[in-house]
Amino acid sequence: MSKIEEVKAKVEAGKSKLVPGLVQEALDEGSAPGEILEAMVDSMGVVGEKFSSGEIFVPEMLIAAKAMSKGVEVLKPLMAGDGSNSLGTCIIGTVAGDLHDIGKNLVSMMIESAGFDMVDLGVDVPADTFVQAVKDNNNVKLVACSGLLTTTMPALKEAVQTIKAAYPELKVIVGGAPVTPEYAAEVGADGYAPDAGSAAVKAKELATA
Ligand code: B12
Repeated sequence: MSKIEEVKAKVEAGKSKLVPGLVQEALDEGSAPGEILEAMVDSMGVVGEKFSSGEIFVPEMLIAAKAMSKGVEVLKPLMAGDGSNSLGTCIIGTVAGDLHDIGKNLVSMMIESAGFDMVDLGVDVPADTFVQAVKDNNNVKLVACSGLLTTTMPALKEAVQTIKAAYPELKVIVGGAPVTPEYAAEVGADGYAPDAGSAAVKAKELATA
């Protein structure tokens, strides 16, 4: 089994203590950080399928998520920006009722590497908290809202509409597995991206438009 395959297997199995070391070994063997990240994202897909089919339950999903986060910590310094941020501040959070943060964290990491200063509000963020954060921070150019559950799509809509009502000119980008470009447009967001890499490209485009 290649190191990357081992990383994938151990993330799926939720081996938080082993994953960071294996990620480092994969890097030492010459694997690119993006390639290792992609393998871990695939693991979460497998975990999701096993959850859907009743093979595993919430606790197993949670420990797999923790293992992935530990692996991402090793990759983060290699993927983050060089500190010469100049595009302004981006507020990011997962919307109310939703506790998923792996995707949001990856998006945050990539938008940061595109040149933004990030303010991460965490998970389960009410619409008003996004607005307050815009007020409390300087030079906010973008708000990024993540939503992973079909049941929290109304909260995503509320977040976008509350932010837009308070700051009509401010750009808002949305994403998460159930979000489509059509839904993003329907709720009044300025942008949508399907993954962290394209989120960074879109963020830059919106802030410099
Ligand atoms: C890990 C996990 C959990 C963990 C989360 C831990 C954590 N710290 O995040 C825990 C155990 C807490 C959890 C709980 C639940 N979960 Co869950 N979970 C998952 C799982 C397996 C992986 C999610 C993940 O991290 N994926 C990997 C990341 C990298 O991908 P991503 O999040 O999609 O993010 C990418 C893109 O979407 C995009 N993106 C994300 N955010 C943003 C934001 C912006 C602005 C942009 C531009 C792009 C963007 O870029 C990201 C990076 O490329 C998914 C299955 C899956 N296939 O996604 C189920 C899944 C999302 N969960 C599901 C469910 C049902 C639940 C629960 C309701 C289960 C329950 N019965 O309690 C609870 C809900 C808890 C809550 N209130 O939030 C369902 C959702 C079904 C639906 N359509 O609504 C899924 C799809 C599983 C399934 N197949 O049924 N879960």
